[in-house]
Amino acid sequence: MTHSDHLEACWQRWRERLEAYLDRLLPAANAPPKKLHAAMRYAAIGAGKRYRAALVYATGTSLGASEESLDAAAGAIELIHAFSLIHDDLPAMDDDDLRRGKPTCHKAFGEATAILAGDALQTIAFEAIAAELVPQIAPARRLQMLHVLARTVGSQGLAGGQAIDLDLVSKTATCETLATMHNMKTGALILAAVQLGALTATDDQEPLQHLVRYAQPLGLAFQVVDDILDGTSDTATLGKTAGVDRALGKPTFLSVLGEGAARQYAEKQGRQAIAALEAVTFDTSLLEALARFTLRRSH
Ligand code: GRG
Repeated sequence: MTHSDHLEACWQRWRERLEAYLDRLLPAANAPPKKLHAAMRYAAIGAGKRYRAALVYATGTSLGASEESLDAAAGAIELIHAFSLIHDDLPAMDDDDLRRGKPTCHKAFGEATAILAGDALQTIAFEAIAAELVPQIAPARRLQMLHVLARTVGSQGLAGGQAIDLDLVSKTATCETLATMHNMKTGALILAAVQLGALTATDDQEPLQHLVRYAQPLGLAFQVVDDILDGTSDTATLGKTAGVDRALGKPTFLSVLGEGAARQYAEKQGRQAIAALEAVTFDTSLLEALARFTLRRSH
């Protein structure tokens, strides 16, 4: 079995674990307030590649954690991701109608409910880390995980990256500006996935330092490929509206560099991520296969 086949088999299992975990974690759709709970489940369960969850499971299991112990961290990361997608699609942000192959949350449930669904998914992410993790994770490590997650979401992470993104509409940008913005937006959550996977597995801070050098270029590679796909693929393949960056007047790695140079830039980031794995002592074949997937993905 190749490393890529092994990753695919694991990923399928992780996806099933995660869906079942989120189904247990989120309030039932018929529990009041029903519309809010239905909107939360609509946006968070049953779709998406689960790329960030795969990073949590791949990192954690490579460091010796059980898959079960990683469910809370994987779930928390995917809930934050789902929350950020709901808000990103709102009329005041990207104003999009389609997400994960179906109407966006505000199209299906109305804007006010979508805002609240995003807010509530975010807090459940923190609750999962605070309360749901296997008891052997000591309180100090849980606090570190909560700290990582809080920093990731705030004004120096996702929210800040999104603010810079909105400011860039109709403007030109350099590759460095785009990299800074995406390190905060897309990169921060990808980094947090690796950090929470590692922190679930071990107290040892040493592998964490090397994993940061893996995750940072990986996040950038993911975003460069996202920009290329937005400009070159189609809505049916992506499950979200293709060409939105251009329609909204957003500078992207594709518009700044052109397709050939953008692809080369992504590949350089991918090579850097894989090179960072040379410094660690555990089996990194799953993480290396994930980096290769990041470059070849089609949606
Ligand atoms: C976080 C406080 C706070 C507010 C929200 C809206 C927002 C701030 C941030 C936007 C973040 C965002 C939507 C970044 C785009 C990241 C990205 C490339 C998403 C697509 O990820 P995929 O391809 O999607 O993994 P699936 O559907 O497969 O999960």
